[in-house]
Amino acid sequence: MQPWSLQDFTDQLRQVGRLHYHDKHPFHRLMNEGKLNREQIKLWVANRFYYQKNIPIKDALLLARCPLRAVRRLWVQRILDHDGTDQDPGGIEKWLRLSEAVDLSRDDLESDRLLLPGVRFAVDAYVNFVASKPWIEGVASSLTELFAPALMTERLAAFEKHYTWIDSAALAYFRSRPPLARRDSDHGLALVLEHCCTYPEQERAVAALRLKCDILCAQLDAMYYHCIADTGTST
Ligand code: AHQ
Repeated sequence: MQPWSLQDFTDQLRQVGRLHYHDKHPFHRLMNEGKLNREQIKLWVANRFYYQKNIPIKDALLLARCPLRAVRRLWVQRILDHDGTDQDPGGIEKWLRLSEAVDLSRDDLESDRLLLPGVRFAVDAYVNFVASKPWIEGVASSLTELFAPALMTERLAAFEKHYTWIDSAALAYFRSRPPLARRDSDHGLALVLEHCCTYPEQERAVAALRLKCDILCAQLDAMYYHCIADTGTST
């Protein structure tokens, strides 16, 4: 089978997001329509933290599997964006500050005491995927961030409009993330287009992105079942 052209390959990757990205998940729809109550928002903040704190672990595992110095020297920034530096507290710290603004303690998040099994299994599957697959498939799985800026912008507007009980300063993560997501997904897309040359390599990259979409949706499935479907309440 002949490989896709660069344009067709890019279209195939973007089609995965159009069909399967978690921006369309019922939990996000309720959230962005302002229909979640405080307990449901708190559960989401606590469970999303497990995803956030595992991102630098995932990125360090990808670095360890990547033999190309030019790739590593750019990819390493992703770890610093989350773990922070002397100049910037980082995404994980911003998420902990969000937890305090929704009346959770930092230890509620760090202890995983509110973590749902389905969220744990989905996030661990992401980390284990990157730990066990060729580095370029790990890069492909991160391309969900091609679709993240629009979702985060919608989310930020929804929080500022509907969830005014949360201090607006605590939404700093959602303000800071979109430009980093664009930078990272531009880099990731360029790497995937450059290093996935054969049709089987291209297919595996598309499959990795589809798997990651399922991983993001599985987390929301668990939250939706636990705090909406199982209780029959959504406001
Ligand atoms: O806040 C998010 C983040 O730091 C990352 C890293 C990236 C990756 O390496 O897989 N994916 C990602 C995402 C973040 N936020 C999610 C959201 O809905 O707020 C979206 C998610 C992604 O699109 O993969």
